[in-house]
Amino acid sequence: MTTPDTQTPGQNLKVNGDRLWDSLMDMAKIGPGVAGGNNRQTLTDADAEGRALFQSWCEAAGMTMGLDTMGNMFATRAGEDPEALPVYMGSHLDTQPTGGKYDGVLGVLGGLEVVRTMNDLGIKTKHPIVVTNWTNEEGTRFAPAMLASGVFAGKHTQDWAYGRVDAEGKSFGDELKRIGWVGDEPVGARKMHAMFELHIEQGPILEAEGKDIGVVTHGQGLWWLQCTVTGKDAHTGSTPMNMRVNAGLGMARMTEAAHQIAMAHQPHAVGAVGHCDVFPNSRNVIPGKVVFTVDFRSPDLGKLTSMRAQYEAKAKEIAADLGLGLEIEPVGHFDPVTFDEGCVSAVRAAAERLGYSHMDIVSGAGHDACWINDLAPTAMIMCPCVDGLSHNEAEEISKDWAAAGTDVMLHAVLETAEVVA
Ligand code: HGY
Ligand code: MN
Ligand code: MN
Repeated sequence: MTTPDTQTPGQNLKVNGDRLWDSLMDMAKIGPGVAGGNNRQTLTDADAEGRALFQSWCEAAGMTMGLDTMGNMFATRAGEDPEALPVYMGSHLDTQPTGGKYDGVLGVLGGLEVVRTMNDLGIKTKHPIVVTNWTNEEGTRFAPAMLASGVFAGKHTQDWAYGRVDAEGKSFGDELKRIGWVGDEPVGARKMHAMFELHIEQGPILEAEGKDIGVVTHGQGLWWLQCTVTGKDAHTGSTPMNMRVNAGLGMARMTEAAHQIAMAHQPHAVGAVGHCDVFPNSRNVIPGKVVFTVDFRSPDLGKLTSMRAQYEAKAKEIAADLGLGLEIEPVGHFDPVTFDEGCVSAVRAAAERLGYSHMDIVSGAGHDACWINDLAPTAMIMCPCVDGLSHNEAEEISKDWAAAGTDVMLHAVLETAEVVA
């Protein structure tokens, strides 16, 4: 397998870090948050605007665009062998409501920068190269996370995905049509030679260890358990304590139980409640209904399974003690992931070749790569983020970290796509 002249010291190819940073900052202007980050939630007008900007950049880089029935975007740079399966790079442009400028975006625009650099250097590869924007990675507006890559990988049906609704009752399918980003490509029809995803770590390890690059060997597994607790609306002032059927109290005890169960499964286990809707949500009404989601994760399948089982038993006990109704609906799940050794080695070798400090790491967050890994050889590259902060508008990375991660993806992709000139 030939590679560019990257073996000669000092001849290592690098991307244009300033151009990458400018693109990140230009994308960040779309769907601005209120504190310097982004609120570019999936299938909103801001998402549509970001998609259009990304498409314009890809077309300017000479790429041809594809769009599937889940709105997944595919920008292709032709290879010398049109029969060869493409090497993909991809992540997501949608953000959390109080998201940062880099979560997902770095992986999509890093892929574009790889292509821009290949164009600058006139590099030709045997395999085509594709840069992907996966729809609704975050799962914040329409649960679960990684929804469109999940349909692509056959984990969910498209009908089920189209029927997912947001807090206002709007469906995924209607909103995708409304913003005009329904493609005609059948989702999942594409075959891949390999996929690489560049992503910020979203945790504190790389920065604390002083490493430029995370070589992601595994990803945590996840359960999202949506709990609906029902009690009885009543006056907070005149209802005696022994007559209350307080769904809010039930949620509080179940939230504490989720925390304690995660703590009891240390190390390498996490649990929290991030989403909660209280009804009627009035200061002087005892909540008659609460809907909330427990998020459990671990790289250890046994721990992940045990946390879910222990939580469900404890939640039922709490509901019985308080005379509450309880429904638990799993709305998101994937098992722990082991990424492809060949692709992981290409990432590690690239970091070595480029002289970047690096360490193996397990991804704490879920990513589209976790699903695609079931279809084709897949690996991830991570860069540090300041204070390990993410899913927060203060999310920050350095220009050097962004460039280093993209350099590594450039080399890993060129090695995998086989440079022919
Ligand atoms: O939830 C996750 O891990 C990802 O940020 N969607
Ligand atoms: Mn992400
Ligand atoms: Mn995220």
